[in-house]
Amino acid sequence: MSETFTAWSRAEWVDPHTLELALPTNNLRIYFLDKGIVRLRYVSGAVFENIPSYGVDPEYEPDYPELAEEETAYALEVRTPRLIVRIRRADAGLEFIHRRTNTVLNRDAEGMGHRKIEWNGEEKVWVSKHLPEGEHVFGLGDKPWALNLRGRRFEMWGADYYAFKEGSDPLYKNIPFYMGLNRGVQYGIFFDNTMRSYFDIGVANPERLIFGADGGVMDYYFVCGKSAVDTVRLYTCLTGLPPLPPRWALGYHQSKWSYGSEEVVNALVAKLREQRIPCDCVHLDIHHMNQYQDLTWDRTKFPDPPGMISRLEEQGIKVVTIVNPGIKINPDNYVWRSGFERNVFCRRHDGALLEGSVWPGLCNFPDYTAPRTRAWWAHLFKRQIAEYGVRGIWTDMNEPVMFPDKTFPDDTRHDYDGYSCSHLKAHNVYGHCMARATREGMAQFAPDRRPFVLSRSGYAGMQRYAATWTGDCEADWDNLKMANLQCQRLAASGVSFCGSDAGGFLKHPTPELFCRWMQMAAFHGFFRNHSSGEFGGQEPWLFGEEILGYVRHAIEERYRLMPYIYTQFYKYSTQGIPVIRPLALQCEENPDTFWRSSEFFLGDDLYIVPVHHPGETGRFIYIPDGRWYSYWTDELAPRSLKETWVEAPLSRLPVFVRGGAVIPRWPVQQYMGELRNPPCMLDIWWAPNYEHSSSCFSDEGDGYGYLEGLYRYMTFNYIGGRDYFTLVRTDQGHKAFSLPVLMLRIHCLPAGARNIVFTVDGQPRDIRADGKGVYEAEIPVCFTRIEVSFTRE
Ligand code: MIG
Repeated sequence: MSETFTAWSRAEWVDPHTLELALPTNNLRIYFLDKGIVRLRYVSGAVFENIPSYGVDPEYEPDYPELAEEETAYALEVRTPRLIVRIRRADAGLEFIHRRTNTVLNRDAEGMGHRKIEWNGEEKVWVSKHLPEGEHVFGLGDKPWALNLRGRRFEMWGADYYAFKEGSDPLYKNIPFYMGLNRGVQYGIFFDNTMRSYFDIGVANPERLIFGADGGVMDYYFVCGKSAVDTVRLYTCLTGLPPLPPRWALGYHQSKWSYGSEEVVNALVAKLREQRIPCDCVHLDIHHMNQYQDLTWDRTKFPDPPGMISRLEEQGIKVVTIVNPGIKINPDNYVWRSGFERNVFCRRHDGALLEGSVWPGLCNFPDYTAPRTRAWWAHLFKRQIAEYGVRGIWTDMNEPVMFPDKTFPDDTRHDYDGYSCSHLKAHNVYGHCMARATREGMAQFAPDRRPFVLSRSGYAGMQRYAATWTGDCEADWDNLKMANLQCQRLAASGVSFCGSDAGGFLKHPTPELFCRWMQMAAFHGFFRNHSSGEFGGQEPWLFGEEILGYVRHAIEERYRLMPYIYTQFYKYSTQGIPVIRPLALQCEENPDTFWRSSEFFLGDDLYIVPVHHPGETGRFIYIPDGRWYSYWTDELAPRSLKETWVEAPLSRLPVFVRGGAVIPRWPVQQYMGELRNPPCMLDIWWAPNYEHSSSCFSDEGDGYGYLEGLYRYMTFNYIGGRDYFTLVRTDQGHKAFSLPVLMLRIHCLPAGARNIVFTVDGQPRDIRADGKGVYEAEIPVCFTRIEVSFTRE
């Protein structure tokens, strides 16, 4: 037998969790950061420079795993408690194996590639992976494509794509994180490279997934959680837990390009209140500015911004204003002048200031990748935030955009946080850094409030800074479907605080389309009706009485569910658990779900079925494992893991609730905080032979008291049998922040249930049937244990 050939000349541990291998043309470092996170980094020289990442959260703390090493004839193996990383002797190709199931999750084909042309500086890095039959590929941020991305090639190069269509690429956001899903297989890969990058998912070769970039370093993270949703969670921890939004920002936002004067805004708000459309926020688009100059106001149209804003606040309306990166070259304007004096604007390779046209005319552009530019930018918000009371900033055009249809020239220079580079490397983080600086400004000038930033562009980890929306879509059925795909895909890419322009941005929706879009958007992370103004109004009352009623109902339901929705955001911001989830990720054990793309989960316990076709009043859906009831009628969903027909009248979307779940709800309010201490109602749906845990977080809804213990987190453990269930509540946090639970409503006890015995903390109590199959009881605020038993006929 011949000597085993080994592709590396040296393999050594440079610290207890970092293995370095010297390969013929480059060096590889493998960092074992967590039992489910391994970082792979190839460099062509000898030096591994520690350039800070814009994607990885600076506050991410690895949870270094126990490691075991083994050498076999085939490979060098390193084991974490979850994974085996195999480095093949023959070619140093990598294989990732799930330790418990011994399945290969992912493996290199040709592996790492690198090409460098010295004389013109061109450089390419890539990795070629096997793409096994049956593997589905999800993720990649905002791509407007079927959930399964297999069979296409996508790029990351943030672009303003007006009226994007199915397949338009690249789009606004740059989130180079994808997930592989196959029978018994789930994992994620985050390619942390900010140059123009691509993901060829079985195009050049149907059996390969190749990702790479036009330069930079091959640096990626292999992520594998306990489940597909847990993989998203781990990736989110790595790239940054999102801050908890202020509760009002989870309400309904009304926007248009543009509400052009104070009278128009006042009339809008009066109408919202008169029509009883709950709403927390109005957005002011570019026409509120003086000649489109950031942080100025058109004083003829908006004579008194602070007065207007405080009068709106009294009516429960917060104001969000837009900013763009382009700063009009205008020595009379403080923003431009101070930027010029502080030298914060981008320059070309020859030192000249970068100039380009956007809305205000010829502009200079801040280099948000420079810390001192970010500090300057943050400081500009003093007046808007501290003096005027603006509650949110909307950062648009930050891909970045220059007219017509362009971005900055490649030779534009950027600071890149001290590692100076050309636009080729900074392009994909430009909007990301703008969102960051904006958030810092808001935090600085309203230190007791949680900032709200809405950013169109961003890089992996953008959830640390901003909420986002999907951009300039059209009001048609295809775009409705895509908006749903994009929001689910973004949630699976770490960005759950995401919505679409409900109703469509361009063109005018039919009443039916508008209704279906609003109904769906009410269950997405971020809920805003926005449109481009040129095609007629898009406020809820412009589509007839019938539609108005349905749309109001959808918005009201979001407000009723606010304790539940807010809890999902709390879990997202403290643990990284995505707020909404594609069916396939939640039900990965059933490959039949991999093809389904419209149904999604909101938290663990609500299952939403949007309608994407005109005239559709029923549709086939998939009912997940467990016991599910219609959220509206309590009807038991047929038990099947296959397609099932459900009615879907125009009045509301099919929505299902999990048996065994506790859903906390509030009465409808016209805005968050309308009722000082809204009574909370707990609804519970019976399920036999089932255990489930649900929770409810509550606090002041804004500020940082919750970090100091001013919150309550209630956990409800449900155990259900044939003729009983118990609910045990355990609380964390401060008593004063308990939601005042006054009413318990029990749904869906079996039809023959008789002799119902209801006890709260051991004391028998009255319970009454409401005549529609629901049992209701008043309960003490601080109950800890509820027992319900009954006999069955
Ligand atoms: O060139 O500010 O996506 O939401 O209304 C268009 C005007 C600029 C694009 C945004 C859209 C916004 C619009 N903006």
